[in-house]
Amino acid sequence: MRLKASLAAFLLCLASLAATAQDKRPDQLVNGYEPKWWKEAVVYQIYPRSFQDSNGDGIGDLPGITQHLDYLQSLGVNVIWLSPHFDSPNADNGYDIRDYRKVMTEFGTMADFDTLLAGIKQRHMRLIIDLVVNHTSDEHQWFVMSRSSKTNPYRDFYIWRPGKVAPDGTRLPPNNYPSYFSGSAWQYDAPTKEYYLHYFAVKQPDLNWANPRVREEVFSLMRFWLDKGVSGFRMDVIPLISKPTGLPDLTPEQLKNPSATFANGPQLTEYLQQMNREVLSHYDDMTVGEAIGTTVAQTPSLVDDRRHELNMIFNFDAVRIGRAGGEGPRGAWTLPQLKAIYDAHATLLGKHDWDTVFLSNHDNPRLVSAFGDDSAAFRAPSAKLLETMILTLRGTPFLYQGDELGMTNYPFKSLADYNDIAVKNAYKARVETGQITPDVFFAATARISRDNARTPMQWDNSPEAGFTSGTHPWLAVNPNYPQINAAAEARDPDSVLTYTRRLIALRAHTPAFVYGDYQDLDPWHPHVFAYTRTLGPDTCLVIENFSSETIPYTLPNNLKAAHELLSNYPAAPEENTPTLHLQPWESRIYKQ
Ligand code: TEU
Ligand code: CA
Repeated sequence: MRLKASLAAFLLCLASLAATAQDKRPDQLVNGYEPKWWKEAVVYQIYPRSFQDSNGDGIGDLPGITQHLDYLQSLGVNVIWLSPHFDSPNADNGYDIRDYRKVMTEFGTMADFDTLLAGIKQRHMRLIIDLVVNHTSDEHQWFVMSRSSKTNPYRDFYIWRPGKVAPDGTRLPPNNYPSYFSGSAWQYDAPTKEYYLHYFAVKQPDLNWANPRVREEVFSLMRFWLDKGVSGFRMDVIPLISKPTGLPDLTPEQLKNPSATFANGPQLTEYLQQMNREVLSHYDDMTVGEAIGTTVAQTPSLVDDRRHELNMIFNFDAVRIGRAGGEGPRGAWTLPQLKAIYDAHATLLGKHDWDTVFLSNHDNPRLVSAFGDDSAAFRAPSAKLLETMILTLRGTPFLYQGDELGMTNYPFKSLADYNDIAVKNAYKARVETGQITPDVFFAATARISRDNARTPMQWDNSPEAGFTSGTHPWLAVNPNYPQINAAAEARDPDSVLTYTRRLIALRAHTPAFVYGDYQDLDPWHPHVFAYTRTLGPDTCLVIENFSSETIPYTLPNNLKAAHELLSNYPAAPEENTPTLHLQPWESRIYKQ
């Protein structure tokens, strides 16, 4: 009896030891967070087509990126996210992949990729790549076989359904799903007289994740790149991979926001946990999901570290308000709206979750044009203020190429100025059908088009901004490149580039900006964003004037601004005072 009891106690003790080995001890945590390299990282997104052309054909390429690794290192970023570099017919600029194990011919060879990766590692940086596996190109071998016959072994790699027939005999798609790129999400395919599902372009058929062979293929290509030495993935539209059960029609209410129904389907958890178990958990990697259709409240269901799915996601609430229509060049958003989004993140994401901070990418207008003031007088200070915010809020910051220069939206005039399939399809669907006038269409499109972010990087003031030695860049260079370019800004102590370098350097030795708690001091102030980041005894205070006016601002709660660490204006610091005289778009960081 005694022996039995002590055996039980011994086993219990073993079990609890095992439990503590798995769970981190409090002294291994920083402010309750488990420390990770990707929580401390500053990520820089490269859109390879637009970064640097090395051979004069007008298309950016991998050797072009390798040429600029010293630039990236001196900026201080330590993770590079490369938008798709895989073999592709470019219906959607590489987000339509034909061969996951081959480099896009225009971008170079696998040897060029290996050289790029080696150069990144040599500089103690890491590379993450874009995993686009909700869909492939229709030119992918799997789809070529899938569409060839109903009995082909690859038939089930995609989502095929018979159509419906209208009372008058016309053929109709299987349901009313719309495509993100206009029209129906279903395409009739003559050889087998069935429809395939494509949430995006007709040339981007959706993979059928319910088929375990599809998942095995995806896991295998992930291992291929991880074994080469990449450090993880940005996962394109990942919440869309599990489709709604039975694919019923969307209700009129659901049609107002189809993403909410398309995203986070019934098997998403199962697929991501399998991916984590079979692939991700075997590497020291990071993952960030592009979480289209996912609310902040739903975020922990993808990133809570006890679930073993993804590390972080992109939530688009903040980006979305920058796209909303309204009078004036910057749309209709207000600062209290923007603050409320970050405040909701702080409330809803706990110590087991991790957040991202970003306001731009290759799908959105330029940072300074959407959220700052890109007029000549305020472009530089507002671009610096926005970088300040992104690099000091809670979460891993993601910077998009060219925003560190304060690059702006492009002055688009006509359809011929655009490249994006989303614009071309929308023009056909809305203007050519007479739904809206060209003027209305172009006014909205110029402000929010994805092509704003895709114009070539502005390296110097030579022709084509030094992007290409040829005369035909694939998308026109912004005519403001003689004023806004990396070479000029590198020489200028007051440039956006010089400021961003200093800011990233400050962040690198300020752990409060990584693991510190966040508090919004004044959520309702219409023009000033004031917040603290606190880690143990260290508090940093950040003050940002989101307006083109001078504002006297008194800190709430009897607070005083103590010691100034950085400001985007050259004036003498105001210290140990509750009242600050903020210049237009001024941002300041204080140590309290
Ligand atoms: O984007 C997902 C997405 O739905 C949007 O950003 C979309 O591109 C936009 O609303 C349309 O105007 C991802 C990629 O980031 C994007 O570049 C791709 O086109 C898309 O998936 C398909 O792969
Ligand atoms: Ca090239």
